[in-house]
Amino acid sequence: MKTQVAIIGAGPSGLLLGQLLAKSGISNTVIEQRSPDYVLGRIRAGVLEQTTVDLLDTAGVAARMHQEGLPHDGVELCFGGERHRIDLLGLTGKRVMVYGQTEVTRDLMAARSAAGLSTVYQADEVAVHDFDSASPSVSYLKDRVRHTVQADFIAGCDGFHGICRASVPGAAISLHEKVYPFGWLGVLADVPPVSPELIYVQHERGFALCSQRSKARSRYYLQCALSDEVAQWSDEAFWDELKRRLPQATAAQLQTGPAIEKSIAPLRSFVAEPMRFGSLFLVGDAAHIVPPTGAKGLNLAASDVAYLWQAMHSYYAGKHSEIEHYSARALARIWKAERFSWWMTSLMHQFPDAGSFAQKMQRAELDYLLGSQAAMTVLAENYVGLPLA
Ligand code: RFL
Ligand code: PHB
Repeated sequence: MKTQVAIIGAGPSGLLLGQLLAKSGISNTVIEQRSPDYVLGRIRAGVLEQTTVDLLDTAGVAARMHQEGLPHDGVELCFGGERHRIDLLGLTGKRVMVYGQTEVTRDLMAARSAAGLSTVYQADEVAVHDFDSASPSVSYLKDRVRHTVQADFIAGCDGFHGICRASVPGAAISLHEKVYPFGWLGVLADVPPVSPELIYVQHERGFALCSQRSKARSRYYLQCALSDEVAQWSDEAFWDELKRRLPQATAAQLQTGPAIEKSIAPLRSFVAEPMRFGSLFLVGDAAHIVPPTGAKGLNLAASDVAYLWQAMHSYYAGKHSEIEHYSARALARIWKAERFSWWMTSLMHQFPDAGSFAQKMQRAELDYLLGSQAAMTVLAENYVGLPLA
């Protein structure tokens, strides 16, 4: 089989890239190792920047998001038992959209199948070949039959644990990583959110986050130990601990219910440089990870997709130079989002080895932030998303 772009991975990066390329008349095949239900079962991001919303509009997959998504004009930080609002709209003129990654993926899957675009799910032994040449290919096993796809380009949209980055010779790639000494325990529950806007909570027992998926579905997170296991956390233990980390008046308003999903995610900052190796391009989590505190992971994946789509569109229109700039352009935005996510994480979490000085610095930074319009604007302009340069 032959296609212009072979896309590995049917997460948001792969599906969005495929949709935009198809809009530009560029043929593509998506090859995914899991089933659609498995992909949709992963509960992840919930906050979309305006640039991501715009890109979903351009891709023609935003109708349901505009109907069901919740535009948010502000976000709250809570510390010392008090909630403080950051007026995102007032400070930046921009808002964010609360709409789950699961729904974004579902909309992209529906659009892909409505357009009849080629997608292979449950592909085994996916491998990339000859990407240092002008005729790369991808091979995979489906129902025990081996297939090969010849392509002009391969887009590695296969997430942090995928095979694309791992296929690059070690000498050609630099890896930069920071692993945090805690994780996030997340619970999804069909209860109304405790507050109309998200609340990021700094507390001596550990960070907590009150997020949401709709007016009837909430998503909550607790900072937990890396050694914790989901089975240790009954629903009751989760809600009790969340209440302890919220101000009393907020805890009193919290509606609890059975968890419909519960999982633990480790926190990591990671960047692989460069993001292009001949005909192979890394996109999204395949190239970089941020801790979720700044809500940047999915949004960075979307900005990579925007840059790569523009570069490939130009390439097939006869302008070959933009492809050369993909990696540098994407990385410039990625490092800024890495900085913001690392800073938000450092500001809001309890670090097991922090002495009293580090704790005082954290508190002073929060005090300063909420007393300074300039500092709040810095937070707000990063949270709503830096422009696509
Ligand atoms: P994904 O979503 O991991 O998709 C990769 C796909 O590739 C497939 N795959 C393979 N396919 C073929 N062959 C192979 N060998 C393959 N290996 C893997 C996988 O099955 C999968 O389907 O990467 P992508 O598309 O780059 O998307 C990235 C986002 O998923 C990620 O950045 C966000 O979820 C991060 N994130 C958040 N981002 C935000 O922007 N806002 C948020 O509020 C936010 N919250 C979060 C998050 C991530 C979290 N976790 C669990 C890490 C909250 C959490 C808890
Ligand atoms: C979420 O709703 O899953 C979510 C929201 C904001 C974050 C991280 C996760 O910073």
